[in-house]
Amino acid sequence: MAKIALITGATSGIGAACAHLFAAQGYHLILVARRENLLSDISKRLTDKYAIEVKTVLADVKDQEDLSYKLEGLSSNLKEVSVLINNAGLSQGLDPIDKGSISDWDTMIDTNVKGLLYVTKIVSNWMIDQKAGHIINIGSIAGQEVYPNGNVYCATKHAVDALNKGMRIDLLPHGIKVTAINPGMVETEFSVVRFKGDEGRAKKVYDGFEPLVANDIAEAIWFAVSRPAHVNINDMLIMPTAQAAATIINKS
Ligand code: NDP
Ligand code: 8X3
Repeated sequence: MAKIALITGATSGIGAACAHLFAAQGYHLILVARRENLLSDISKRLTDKYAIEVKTVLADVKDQEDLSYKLEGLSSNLKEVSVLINNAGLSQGLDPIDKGSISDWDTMIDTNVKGLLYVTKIVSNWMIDQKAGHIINIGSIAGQEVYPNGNVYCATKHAVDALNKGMRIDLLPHGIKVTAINPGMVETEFSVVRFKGDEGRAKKVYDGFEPLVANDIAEAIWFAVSRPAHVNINDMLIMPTAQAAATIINKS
């Protein structure tokens, strides 16, 4: 029977690239995000191209009650999830701590940390029932380093790093693998979202060097997932060749 992957934040960037790559590998998919039209588009494209089933779940990972209702309401065969990709996440703003917006902070903490936990609590229990599974947590270079004005976003990704380690310990007796994939700069909608729709400012982030693309990260995730049963990749830091550290970039 084909395996199932559940991907959060599947309508754009890294999550969408994972949906394509896992579909190409024959996985059935459960795709979670907030934009209904994009979920429908990606579902149609994948089911037209591959002999797989796609279940879309229109949900905001911040909304624990609704998320739980929708995920627990899935049919029991869909709960046999082999791979969970905790990818939904965002940055909001790039301000010094004294000028930061409390609403931006709440959104980042509620999405990147609490949302990831809400999804993990549900899906890890399904995996425990199967005594198998693989959880991929999308962290960041921002979870390894702190850069100017990155404060709260960096804190959320440091939290993902800690949770990744904690999950691996707690889920060890159940045979569940846990991996963090930590990218450097990837050109997706990420900077447009960080700068609240200012596409000009977002584009400048990637001017003068070649950033990663979403598929680079999807391929790294696939590498981790496709290792033999006795091998776990604990974490992987993947950077553009032109980026040596969070703020050290060789721009032309
Ligand atoms: P995108 O903005 O392109 O994609 C983010 C995805 O997350 C979208 O599909 C969005 O879908 C979804 N999402 C955001 N908030 C929620 C929510 N509350 N509930 C459900 N889905 C949500 O960014 P990336 O692909 O770049 O980001 C994916 C992950 O990678 C994030 O965790 C990010 O922090 C991390 N990352 C990104 C890097 C980069 O340079 N781009 C580098 C390192 C890590 P929708 O709006 O439809 O809900
Ligand atoms: C996203 C990468 O360096 O913009 O996590 O924080 S960075």
